[in-house]
Amino acid sequence: MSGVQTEATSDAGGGQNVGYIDAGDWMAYHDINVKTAGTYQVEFRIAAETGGGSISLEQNEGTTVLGTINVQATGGWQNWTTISMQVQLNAGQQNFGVGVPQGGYNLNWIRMTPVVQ
Ligand SMILES: [Ca+2]
Repeated sequence: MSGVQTEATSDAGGGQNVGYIDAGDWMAYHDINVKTAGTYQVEFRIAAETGGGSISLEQNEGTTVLGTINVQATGGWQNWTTISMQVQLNAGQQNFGVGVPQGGYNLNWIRMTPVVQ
């Protein structure tokens, strides 16, 4: 990662969320095994006091942008909601990055689920 910090979360399940997310920060997730190629629903669990942010799912150190989603205000830094977008993924073990075109939100978890065609 670059530029982010974890902090205690009040979201369901407890633990920690990622915060202090500003434009240009990034988080990397290595060795994710995508079992089959195709369309995936990517969910981001976010909280944003004022909104205006955006999240990109990336590969190849940000040179490949799989998708970008805007983050609306949720009314507080610990007011959590789930937003989602669809992306096309190749099969196989691979690395992903979460890029930050615009910051201003906290991120608790990411889930990628195959879309049954
Ligand atoms: Ca930061």
